[in-house]
Amino acid sequence: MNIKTIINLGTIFILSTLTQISFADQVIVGYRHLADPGTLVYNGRVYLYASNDDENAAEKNSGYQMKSIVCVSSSDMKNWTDHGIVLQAPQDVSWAGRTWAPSVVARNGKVFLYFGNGGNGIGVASSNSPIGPFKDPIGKKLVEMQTPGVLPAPNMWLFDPMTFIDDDGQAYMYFGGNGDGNVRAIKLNNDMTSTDGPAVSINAPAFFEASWMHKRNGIYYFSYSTNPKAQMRIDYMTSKSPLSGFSYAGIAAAQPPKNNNNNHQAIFEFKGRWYHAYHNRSVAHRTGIPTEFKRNLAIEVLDYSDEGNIIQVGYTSDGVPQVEALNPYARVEAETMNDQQGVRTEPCAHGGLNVTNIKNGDWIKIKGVDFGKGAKTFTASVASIAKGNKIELRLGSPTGQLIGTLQVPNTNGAQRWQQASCAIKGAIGKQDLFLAVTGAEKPEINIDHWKFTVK
Ligand code: FUB
Repeated sequence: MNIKTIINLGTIFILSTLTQISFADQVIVGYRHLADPGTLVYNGRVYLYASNDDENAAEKNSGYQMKSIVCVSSSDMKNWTDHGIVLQAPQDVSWAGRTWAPSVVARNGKVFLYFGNGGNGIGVASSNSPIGPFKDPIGKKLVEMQTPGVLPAPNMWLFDPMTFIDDDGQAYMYFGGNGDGNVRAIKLNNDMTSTDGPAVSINAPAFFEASWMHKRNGIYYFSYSTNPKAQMRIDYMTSKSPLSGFSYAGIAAAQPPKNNNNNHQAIFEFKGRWYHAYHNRSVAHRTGIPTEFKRNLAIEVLDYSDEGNIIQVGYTSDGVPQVEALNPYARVEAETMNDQQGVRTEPCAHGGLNVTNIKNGDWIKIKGVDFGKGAKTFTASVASIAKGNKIELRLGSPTGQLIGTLQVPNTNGAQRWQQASCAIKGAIGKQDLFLAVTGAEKPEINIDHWKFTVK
């Protein structure tokens, strides 16, 4: 963020739709513009929470307008499920005008989401579920400029909270921006919605924003985005203590390609491997729109040397390996995908989201689907107000081997859902599955969920 964008808090709201273009698969949920990932590993899935850049206008100097947080999740690191908006200001948090750069932790059977009210204070919201809805339990800022220990700090950006629960149960929140001496850390009480004592200062060379804490083998790693003079890299410091004794340890990740602007990381462990989630601007570059306020999520593997140093993250076009196959014999939400062309999602009358706006020639890719010895039937919950649309089920590519064709009935309503089935032939072993839509140009078809069966 730069000072101009903090000050520039206008009200333009543009919902961007990214159709007709698919992306290399280090991009997550490429049909949404999302940024500033925060992560939660919960019940075998990793959840990414993000600033909703679809609420920003693309035009120069229009500023970061985000007033909602979007959540996506995965159990295999390749197929991501879109859970949509999980927190909105002011509906869920009446005092806030912005919701930037979330951080999320689970404790005491609840999930807590922390966010920046732009650069002007930090809020908390809680939910019984990682996919929300999140609501403000305290009715005010959790941390403000008047919170003891926050000031003095020259031109403090009071934002980018990162909440971390240590092995002994003590919770800490790291935050701040805009100056080497502007990192702050504060203890949180067990309720996770109140602070314990004053904030303490940590010094970080070239500190700009994006505080992040993780712990590995007893070492605390504090990572952050450096300032523009230091290329907005992700640098890190280490210590044997969560609040003091940090020394500079190097570069965790260079400025990503196709970014050239603010950078924001989340470092986390999932199913035995470490990852670096971040944002870049590759979707906006490829769609040819102004890039500054239109970021997208991406992810890479993060490794350590034998000495415990972070090995600088390498940026790839393929992202991370799939950690387990997708089971097609259990219900799969249609908004679970690895890639797509022409797809959007919307709230579904039956709960959660459905995929919408799928027209002739559009497709959804689901990576690494394990059909085992073979599927015989495909069933999907669909809605359409047209006749003559089909979903072709293909392997390997949108035009690959055809294993079945689902005729989509006219259900007389875009939210009137019906189950439709078709026979399947040739779906054996592990495959990349494509749901390719053919038929009438309009109106579009909607899909809520789908499943294969062996009979
Ligand atoms: O998304 C708005 C701001 O941009 C975040 O708070 C910063 O970390 C930077 O990514």
